[in-house]
Amino acid sequence: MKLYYHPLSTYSQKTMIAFNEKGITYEPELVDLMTPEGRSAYSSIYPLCKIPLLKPSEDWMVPESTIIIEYLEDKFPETPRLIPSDGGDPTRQVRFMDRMSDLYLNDPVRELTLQSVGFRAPDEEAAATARNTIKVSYDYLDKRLADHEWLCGDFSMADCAAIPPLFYAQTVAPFSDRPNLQRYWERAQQRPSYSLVMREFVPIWEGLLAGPAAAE
Ligand SMILES: N[C@@H](CCC(=O)N[C@@H](CS)C(=O)NCC(=O)O)C(=O)O
Repeated sequence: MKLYYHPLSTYSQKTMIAFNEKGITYEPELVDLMTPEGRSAYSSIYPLCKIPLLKPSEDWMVPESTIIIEYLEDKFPETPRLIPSDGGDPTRQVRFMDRMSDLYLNDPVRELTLQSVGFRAPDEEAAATARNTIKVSYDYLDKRLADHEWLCGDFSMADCAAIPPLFYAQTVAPFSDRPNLQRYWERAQQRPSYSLVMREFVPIWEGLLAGPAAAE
């Protein structure tokens, strides 16, 4: 099984946490979306040019981080579950927290991060919208995490989705004044499935921030 990904991509990290939680191995395929050549090569595999993408076999693709995790749940039923199997309220809760983390935490944090490192042109209106959305998400998460170790009981797909953007959020939308969210982030970094992911991407991120001069 090939996973097309990039270590800095939060949506890739979401699926990598899931693979690690389940102890499922995959063949990593690094995708370079930063250069025209890399983008063009990848567009011939997946024209929407989004990562992650799972290819269980040459003629079969599973796009979208949530669907990749659902695929793993379905095909590897003996591994630890990340989505409750009952199909009732607990399942819907995980799905909601997954959607919320993607749309109202990850995406606005990405907007601010891309602007802050100059990969996206400054856009004060988009930044203000992103900050407002993040504030609403922080209010909700901090309240929820007052009596939850993980977002929905046991560690779940919701945590796979919520944890990666928090790394970048530390800089662009600090949350140290949200004690429950801060403690959740500290727990997340101790979770082996995420610390393994961090081990790969943090040095790359730090190198990118230091710029080419740091390599001289
Ligand atoms: N809804 C998608 C979002 C995937 C996504 O936006 N990935 C980013 C990287 S984190 C990407 O491919 N960006 C490249 C681009 O938009 O051109 C998912 O859950 O997999």
